[in-house]
Amino acid sequence: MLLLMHAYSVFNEENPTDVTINFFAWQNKRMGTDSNCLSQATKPAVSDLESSMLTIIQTFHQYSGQKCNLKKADLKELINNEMNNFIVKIKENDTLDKLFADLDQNGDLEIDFKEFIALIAMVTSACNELFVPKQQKN
Ligand SMILES: [Ca+2]
Repeated sequence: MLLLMHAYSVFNEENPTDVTINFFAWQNKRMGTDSNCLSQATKPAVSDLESSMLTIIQTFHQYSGQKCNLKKADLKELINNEMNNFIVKIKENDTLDKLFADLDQNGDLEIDFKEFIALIAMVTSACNELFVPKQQKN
């Protein structure tokens, strides 16, 4: 429950806690945007899972830039550059169009972070199938 409260405050930026402050300081440091006060913050001891979560966020923003949304070309570049071991490179426009339409739940012709994380969840779930022994599958 405490973790969920921290996660909620990170995403809503309401009542930030020390954890969220450290999170933003660490993220800014990783993205090379630390300010004087943030550069004084110590790097929190994050787990491998937390580090992976932060990498997902950082990667999204690396490709979305200031607009914080992925256009179709951004999504193609991200998938082809960052996910090519898990997803076959997108070469056909029809493939990109279909994937983009599937992810763009609100139909605004951009992929926001919540729409992007659905792709990460789907691919991660598919990868998990490779790690689950056949007798444990339902
Ligand atoms: Ca959208």
